[in-house]
Amino acid sequence: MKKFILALALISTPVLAQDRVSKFDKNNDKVVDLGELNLNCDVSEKLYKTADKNQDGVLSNAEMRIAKEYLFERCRKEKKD
Ligand SMILES: [Ca+2]
Ligand SMILES: [Ca+2]
Repeated sequence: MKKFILALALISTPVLAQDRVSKFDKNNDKVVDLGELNLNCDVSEKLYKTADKNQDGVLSNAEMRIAKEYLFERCRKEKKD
């Protein structure tokens, strides 16, 4: 039973990590481009390119996790009320 819970925890970690992409990913290609990001954010092209570590023109989940602090402070706050 403990192994099952551990496995569940290991599985659920990447799922949680994916939430950031899925929140912005309008065309469901599992990556976020600048247009998608700026539907909710105000990110400059320069900042976007800084976040795009492998320079393929889109942000993967891993890149978004690395970039989150300086990118997402430029996004509209989530409604919590
Ligand atoms: Ca996309
Ligand atoms: Ca990239």
